[in-house]
This record gives sequence, C-alpha cells and structure tokens, in this order.
Amino acid sequence: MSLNAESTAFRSALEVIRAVEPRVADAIGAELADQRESLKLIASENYASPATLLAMGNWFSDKYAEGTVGRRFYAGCQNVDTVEALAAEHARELFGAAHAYVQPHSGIDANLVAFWAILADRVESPALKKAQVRQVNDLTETDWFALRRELGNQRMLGMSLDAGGHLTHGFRPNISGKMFDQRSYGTDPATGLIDYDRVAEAAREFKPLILVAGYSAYPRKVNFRIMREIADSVGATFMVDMAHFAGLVAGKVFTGDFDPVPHAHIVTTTTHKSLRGPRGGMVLCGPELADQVDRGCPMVLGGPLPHVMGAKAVALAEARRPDFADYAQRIVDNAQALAEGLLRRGTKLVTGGTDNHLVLLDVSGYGLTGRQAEQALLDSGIVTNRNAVPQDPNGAWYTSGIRIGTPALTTRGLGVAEMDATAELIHTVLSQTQAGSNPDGTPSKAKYVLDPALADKISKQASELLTGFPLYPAVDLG
Ligand code: DSN
Repeated sequence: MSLNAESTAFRSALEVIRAVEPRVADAIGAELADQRESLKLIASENYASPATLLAMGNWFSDKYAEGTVGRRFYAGCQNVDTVEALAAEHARELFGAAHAYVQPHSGIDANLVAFWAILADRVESPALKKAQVRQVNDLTETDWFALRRELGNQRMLGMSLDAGGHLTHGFRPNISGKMFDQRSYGTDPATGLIDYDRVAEAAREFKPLILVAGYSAYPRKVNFRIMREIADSVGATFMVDMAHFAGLVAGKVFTGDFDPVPHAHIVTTTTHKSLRGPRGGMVLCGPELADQVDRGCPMVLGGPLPHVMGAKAVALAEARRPDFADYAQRIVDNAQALAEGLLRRGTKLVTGGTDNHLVLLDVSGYGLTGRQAEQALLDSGIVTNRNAVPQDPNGAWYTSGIRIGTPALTTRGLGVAEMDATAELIHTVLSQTQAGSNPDGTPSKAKYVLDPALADKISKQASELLTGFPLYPAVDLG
C-alpha cells in the first residue's frame, strides 16, 4: 500500500534524524503519541497543520536575515524576502491591517517590538532621536543617562494579572515591569467583568503613555472601541495584545467593537494559539508606527527565523480560507458548551461563563487549590493549567483557578456533545479529589488525595472520548 504524502514526509524525516541521534527521533515520535492520547485543554495551545509543521524543517534555518525586506544587514536574502513578504501580505489581508511585521519569535518579543516602537515614536528625547537614526555610537554618557531616565519614567496601564492580564503588560517577572512605571486595572468584583468607567478613571488619574488591552485568562470579549476612546481621552497610545484570541479575530467571530485591529494603534499576537500557526509572534500597526516596528531586528530581536516565517505564511494562508471561520466559531460554541456543562454540575466559573475560547474555573468550591486540581486532572489524562482568579487568596503560584480552553480539541473535531462529556470528567475528578496535608498535619496547598483507580478510569474515558477524533489522521508513523 502506498503511503500518503504526510506519512511519507514525517517517516522520512524521522529516519534521517534517527540515523544521527535516535533519541531525538524517539522523543519526536513520543510527543505525537502523547498528544494523541491526552485531552488537551490548555487554552493557549493548538495543533498546527502538517503543511505548517513541514515548512519549518529546512535550510531557511541556515540563513541570517537581520533587518527586513528591502533593508537587510546580510546579502543573499532573496528567498527569505519572498517568505517574509508573503507572511506579511497574508497577515495584512487576513486582519485588514495596514502593516504587518512577522519576525517576532514569541509574544513577549512582539510586545517588546511594540513597546520600543511606541517609545521611539512618543518620547521627546534628543538622545533617543540620535539612537533612532542609528547614531548610537555618537551618544555620550550624558545622552545615555538622559535616555535611561526618560524611557524609565514612562507609564503603562494594563489589565492586572489576577484579572487575567499578561505578565508582559508591565509586571515584575517580565522586563516590561522594569521598563515602565506600571499601574493596572482590574475587574468588577461582583461580575468579574471589565468596568470601563473604572478603566477611564484610572487612565485619567495615571495618564499612561500606553494603554494595553488583552489577556491570557479573561473569558469575555473586550470592547476595543471604548478602550480606544479612553486612550484618546488621555493621549495614550492604545495597544492590544490579541495573542489568545487572534484566531477569533481572523475567523470573524470578533468583529466591530470587538475586533482590535481597527481600534488599536498597534496590535501584537502570537501565531500558535487560536490562530493555529507555528510558534511565534507578529505585530500589526498603521503606517505611523510601521518604520519603528520594522526596526524590531536588531533593535530588540535576534536574527529572524526564516523557516518560521515561511510556516507563518502557510498558516496565515490557511486562516484566510472560509473553513477557518467555521473553525473559529466552533471554538466558541465548544467553550460555551463546556462552560454550561460545568455550571450544570455546580462548578463555579469566573464571570459565570465565556464568550471566547476559554473558561476559568474557581476550584475553591471543591476545597482545592489550582495546583491540586491541575495535578489531579493531569493524573486523569486531562491537561489544563492552574491560573489565578481575581483577588486570588492563594496567589499566583498555588492559585484557586483552573484555566481551560477549546482551540486544540476543536481542531481535533470534538463538538458540543463531547464538551458535555468533558465537563463530566472534569467535575468527577475535582469532586473526588481531597486536599492533602503536610507531614506535621497542617493543610497543604500542593498535596492531594485521589484514588489512583479513579484516575485510571477517567484517563481511559478521556482516551475513549478522543478515539473518534484522531489527531493528524493522515500521519501514520508506522
Ligand atoms: N503562555 C501563554 C499562555 O499560556 O497564556 C501566554 O504567554
């Protein structure tokens, strides 16, 4: 029997790798097997297409291409230019953006590019102007001192971490928290929703240079028109980090006030979450910031990854097809079905539901911390991650929440009926898990007690749920 193209391609690649370091080939095969067997509910993960994956394994990886199309620091970039230009064109068309910069290696990198572009555009500083026109060598010690002081005093207003914001929006574990004088807006304690009047009040008081919207654990839509009005009212640059929901924007589930692209001055994203591309980042903006954004490498980025830019072009071409809109809608339908299934079983959800791809469970009602719940679910073949809930009494390490998302399972083809079955599995595990104690008898925030027989039974049920929805059905590694 002749093999299909995908199976031939992956089998051949593994054979070539195995001849040099068989353990790497084995690990690659094991990763596919593990992914095939687990119920992946991590809201920020997905499964890229075989074409996207294959576009990354080639000699584009060998090429240096600092700079950007038409302004390279290296010779011989004609083919890199082709894929970078293609990825940017697909991104512009898909999102209706004037400019797209497709080099960032990750979401953090995309945000750094955006921050630099905004600082360079907005901060009045003779030293900065010199730096921008590439006279860095002409900067005196006094210039550098002035530059550090001017840049370090700039203000950023972003969503607080425990309300679902991201640590690159000015929080201490990330360089953005050192670069900016940061203040955050939270959510209404009663509803869990963004209170736009409070955001406006915080903006009026704090007068930020940058107002950031975007989240990694907020299960609702954000009204970007209102956020832009707030930014305009205080002269702030409005930046949206759409990493989590880029697929819902691409698939036209989020339109009008909920589409960030027409409202923000600058939009950043990753390409591997709901957008279902390769691991990487991207920046979209209007013409006024385009030149600064294009200086991302070498200003804040290492050399571009041409093989990943090629894969971005492939994935963005896929996202422009009509079936991607159907996929994006099914992500949200599935998240809502999962939320309803959990609510029916008595689980407490932050904001009481979802209108995007993620659901945030408050597991304190089960008497567990997020860490205990995460591990108990993992023992049972259900992959999630713990996450703080607003005003979390257990902090960001142990947490009281579990974040789940549907982009990956939706790619496999699971639908609303399977979401109800998934809710049943999650509820069974959480309701049958007890918090454990330390050796001295004090309550532990990490230890838990779950009958291994029950964990096994749920793992089997999770695999059975997946059997009708094979992952990479065309890929047979033999
Ligand atoms: N790590 C991503 C997430 O899981 O949301 C964001 O950086």
